[in-house]
Amino acid sequence: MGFFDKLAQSLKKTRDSIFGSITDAFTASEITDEMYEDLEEQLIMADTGADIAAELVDELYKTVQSDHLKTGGEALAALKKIIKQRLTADVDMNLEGHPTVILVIGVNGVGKTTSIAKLAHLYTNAGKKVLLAAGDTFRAAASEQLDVWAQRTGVPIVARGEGTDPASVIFDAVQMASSKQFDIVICDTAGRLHTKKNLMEELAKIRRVVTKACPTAAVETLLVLDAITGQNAISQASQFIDVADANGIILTKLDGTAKGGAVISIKEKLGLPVRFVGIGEGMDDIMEFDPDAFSDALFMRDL
Ligand SMILES: Nc1nc2c(ncn2[C@@H]2O[C@H](COP(=O)(O)OP(=O)(O)OP(=O)(O)O)[C@@H](O)[C@H]2O)c(=O)[nH]1
Ligand SMILES: [Mg+2]
Repeated sequence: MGFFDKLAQSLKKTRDSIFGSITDAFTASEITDEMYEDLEEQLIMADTGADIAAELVDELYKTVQSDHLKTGGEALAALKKIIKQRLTADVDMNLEGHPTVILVIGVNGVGKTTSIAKLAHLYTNAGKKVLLAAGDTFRAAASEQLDVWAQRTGVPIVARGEGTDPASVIFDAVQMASSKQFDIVICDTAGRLHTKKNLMEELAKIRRVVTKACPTAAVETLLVLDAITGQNAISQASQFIDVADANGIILTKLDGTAKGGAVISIKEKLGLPVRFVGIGEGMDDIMEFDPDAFSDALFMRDL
């Protein structure tokens, strides 16, 4: 299956329940006031958040007026364009660090470890020299889980015993990456609630230690959010962003939800771009986020 088909497949639930009917409504008729009202309601149901839904509809209304759009088809194309603009990141990820360190953080069970394995696979296939760091030392099983993935992807891993200070594991990994010319170090961390102060401070420490271990390292801190929890995930994210200086989002489990509309509000609400989407449990089931493909897939017509 090609890139677009896989993405489109993963958004099927979102499309079936919501965006498909928006597409149908717009392609069926002329532009009416009722259409705007329906659109706002549907967007809220797709979990874009009420404020963003209202903004989108308002922006669409203005575009329809100023560009003298007549048909539903034209309005739909304008809506897609508005959504694409909102989703486009201002800057790309920095993968040119020596090395680039990707810290992966988030609450329990959102898909951090799985996403790390997928990223290791993705970057290895892209010709990068990748190292994994088992920074979840909270549970013995966590290192083992990452180790299984490391073996499957053929990527080396730095792991220490349960209870080791996670910052020291990550320090060692970054130093090793720097001395052995690895391109990318991807660091796992234990799941934690944003309300647990000491665990959140641990993240801040991990972040500091990376720069100490290697001042030339570029750091990309990716916060993992579970699409199934939609707007709730967004509301708990801000503490992570403040404490750990997160600068991008991995949105997982897009395949398991009808709330794919949440993606539309992430950049606006959190000020961070979505960098990757998780679309299944397998090693290949991650995609670099592509705003064009995403909005095309949201509004495509299923046969
Ligand atoms: N359908 C689907 N399942 C996913 C995706 N990403 C992760 N999962 C599943 O989510 C579950 C939790 O994944 P983990 O990677 O262990 O999550 P974690 O954040 O590391 O969990 P903790 O370390 O316990 O905090 C697993 O069963 C994964 O297979 C995805 O994109 N789609
Ligand atoms: Mg984990």
